[in-house]
Amino acid sequence: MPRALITGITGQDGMYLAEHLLGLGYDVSGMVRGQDNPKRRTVEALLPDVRLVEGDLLDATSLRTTLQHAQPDEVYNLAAMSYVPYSWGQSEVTAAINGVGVLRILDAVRALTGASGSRANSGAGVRFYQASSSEMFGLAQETPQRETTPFHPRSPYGAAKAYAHYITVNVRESYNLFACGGILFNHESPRRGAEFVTRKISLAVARIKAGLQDELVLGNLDARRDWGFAGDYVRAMHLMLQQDAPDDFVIGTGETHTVREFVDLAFARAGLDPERYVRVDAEFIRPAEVDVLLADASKAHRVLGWRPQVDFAGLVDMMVDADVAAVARTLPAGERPVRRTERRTVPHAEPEPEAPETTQERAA
Ligand code: NAP
Ligand code: F7E
Repeated sequence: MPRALITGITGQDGMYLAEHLLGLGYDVSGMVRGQDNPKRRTVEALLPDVRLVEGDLLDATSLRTTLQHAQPDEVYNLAAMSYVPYSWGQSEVTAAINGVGVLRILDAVRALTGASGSRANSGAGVRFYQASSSEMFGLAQETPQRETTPFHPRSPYGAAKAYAHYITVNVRESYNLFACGGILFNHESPRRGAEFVTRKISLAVARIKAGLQDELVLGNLDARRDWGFAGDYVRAMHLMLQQDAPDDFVIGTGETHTVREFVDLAFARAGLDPERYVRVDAEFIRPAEVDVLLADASKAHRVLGWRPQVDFAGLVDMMVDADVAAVARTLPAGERPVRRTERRTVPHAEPEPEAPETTQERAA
């Protein structure tokens, strides 16, 4: 039974990847940080077969211990501070986790495998996946973006991810470690954090429909993103580590849409008119924006045989339907609170973890 270690197990991708790997017969360990991390219970409920181990990308000793316990054949490094706006306010911690943290875990992998710097004494035996990001393209030098497109990050988040990507490539080239950078474009799901724009919209639509919210305040509605479904993207992560040689791959749908298009489809799904509810406020405009992202994933199609199965409209419908159902579950039977005092008592929470479903079931 192959063994995998996933860092960032409490995140959106960590949970989808764990489900995928368990389905393939893997023994899966997941790294959790922090004392009494509340998301630990979510993972325990959803994925009882995952062995949880404690560690933090900020702490080299914990990473070595985690790897010793997990003894993985494959390491998927998904842990990161992943919310881009936060990275301007806390740029040092972003660099420490998303940048140097990746160096730390690569060092720990090398320590585990005995890779010491000599090619003869290589790190063969552990395969490493780094969660690189389309944010590295930032002010895109060409459209669509592919593996060879130069990076021009527009945020401390993007800059830290670019360092992490380059150090992953460098360790591969220096020590012969099987290390891959998956350059993934935005991917979403009903498990997406509520601070990201797609989930902010789908949750607001559900709450407006239930009479719990009366407006949605957003930033730049003209930003364009290549949005896919997270369940599709974790398949690509696994495929990258099954190849004969390590390499980097762009993963995206090859379609780009504005935030406004996402808003329009989401409100339409619930039979609501966005004009009545959506307001733009400078609070959500970023110091530097990534205006347009569009993936050229032809290398992944050709080499990995990977294709996404959920399209843009399917993704919007999936997220709105899940939030409408989840918000409905929070309401007392037969009752729809409408008074402001009652609004505050209803949790603005993520839906309960959903039962694992296959991509095909979701797409249907
Ligand atoms: P997410 O939901 O925000 O999950 C991030 C995970 O990282 C959480 O489990 C979090 O744990 C963990 N984490 C944060 N700081 C840590 C630290 N110091 N040590 C250990 N764990 C830490 O992110 P996601 O959407 O699943 O994304 C997964 C990865 O792909 C991230 O690296 C992200 O930057 C990258 N990425 C995401 C996308 C996308 O569109 N989703 C696209 C490209 C790349 P806590 O529960 O403790 O907070
Ligand atoms: O913003 C615009 C915002 O925060 C998307 C992360 O997973 O993908 C994600 O980063 C767009 C931006 O994601 C609001 O200005 C408008 O143009 O959902 P987001 P992101 O910044 O693209 C990349 C690939 C990652 O690697 C990251 O980890 O939407 N936007 N109004 C807004 N964004 C937010 N969050 N909130 C708004 O109100």
